Amino acid sequence: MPITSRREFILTSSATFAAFTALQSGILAHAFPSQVGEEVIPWLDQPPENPVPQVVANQLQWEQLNSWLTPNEQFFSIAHYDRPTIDAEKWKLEVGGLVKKAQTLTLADLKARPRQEVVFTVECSGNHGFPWFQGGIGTARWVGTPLAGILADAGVLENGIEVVFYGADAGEEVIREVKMQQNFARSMSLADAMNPNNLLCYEMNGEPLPPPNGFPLRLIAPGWYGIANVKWLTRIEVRDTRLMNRFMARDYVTIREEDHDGKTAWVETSVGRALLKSAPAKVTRKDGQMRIMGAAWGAPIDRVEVRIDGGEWQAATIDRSDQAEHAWSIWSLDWNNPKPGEHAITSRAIDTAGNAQPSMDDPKIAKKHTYWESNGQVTRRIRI
Ligand SMILES: Nc1nc2c(c(=O)[nH]1)N[C@H]1C(S)=C(S)[C@@H](COP(=O)(O)O)O[C@H]1N2
Ligand SMILES: [Mo]
Repeated sequence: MPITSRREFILTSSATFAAFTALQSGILAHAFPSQVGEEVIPWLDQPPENPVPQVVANQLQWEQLNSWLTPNEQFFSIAHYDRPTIDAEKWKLEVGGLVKKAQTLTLADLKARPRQEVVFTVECSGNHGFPWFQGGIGTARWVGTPLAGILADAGVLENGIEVVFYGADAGEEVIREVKMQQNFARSMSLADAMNPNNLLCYEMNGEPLPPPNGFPLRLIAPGWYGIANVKWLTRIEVRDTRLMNRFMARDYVTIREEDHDGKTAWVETSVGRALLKSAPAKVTRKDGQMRIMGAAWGAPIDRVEVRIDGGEWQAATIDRSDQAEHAWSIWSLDWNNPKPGEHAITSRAIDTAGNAQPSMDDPKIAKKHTYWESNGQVTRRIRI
């Protein structure tokens, strides 16, 4: 993994920085008071090579985290089928199924509707589920029009309980020897879909949605794992039964052993809402002073604690200048006089309801048998 120094970062990304600061009036300056001469010390435990580069692309390199908002060209992307190229001129969004008035909307129609934005951290629920998968996360300012208004205009019928979002991307699925062509699809209950935060999104960090992130239109569902945020949208369909396709009911199913009054119950649940999590991002050194910096997300963050080499938990400082309900918080901790040699750095987030991010040996993680929803504490190794 190439490690870029702050100086190089400024040189190579000055255009992006200029665009950002112009738009967000200097937001970056608050969260990252990186100083001239600051050196990033690379982690020892670099992720191994990604075995599925077509599916998981452009992972976040944690040592390069230099801004609250992730620049579009550094944003990860996931594609389970193909990566469609869509001609926006010919593209239309269908809204149908159990509605009074089915709709066909162009991009211009959508842009003419009320404009709403949200800063939201999108994390793939598989992130940290494999050693090679640690960068399936990014934060952007997403702009679009509220989904609720579109559904209200279409008029959902009395028996409509489920809203299905279809992408343009497709592939073959086989169940019990039945072969079929399927488009990517995920659904939400009507109540969840009507959440006023949900956006039909066409803009990311002030630019049209980039092709890998769903051009021309995607769902942005703040508070949900990445999988719910369907890209390359073509159709929204209201139905009277729950969708049980691959991405609702076969893949993206978390299997856990739970303790039910002393008896083990194996429980299978569909991946849904984001979970409380944090991770160390990088260790920096300036004039001999070391600092650990990281991010925390997935729930309203009360505090973050850091432990070095299994020692006492120490309170990190959260940067409260860059905050949004559904975005990560950036934290830091000064690391005074580390001994030369190898060290392990672990972080844990505590939410405003008092829940702590589980340790790796907490039954919630240790008795989880699939890799999704890997929100256990992250430990990184470093040599000083
Ligand atoms: N149409 C479509 N939407 C999709 C996917 C996909 O494969 N096809 N992948 C999902 C998954 S698993 C994640 S984690 C997020 C990632 O969003 P990003 O690619 O913009 O980072 O997109 C989701 N939306
Ligand atoms: Mo994902």
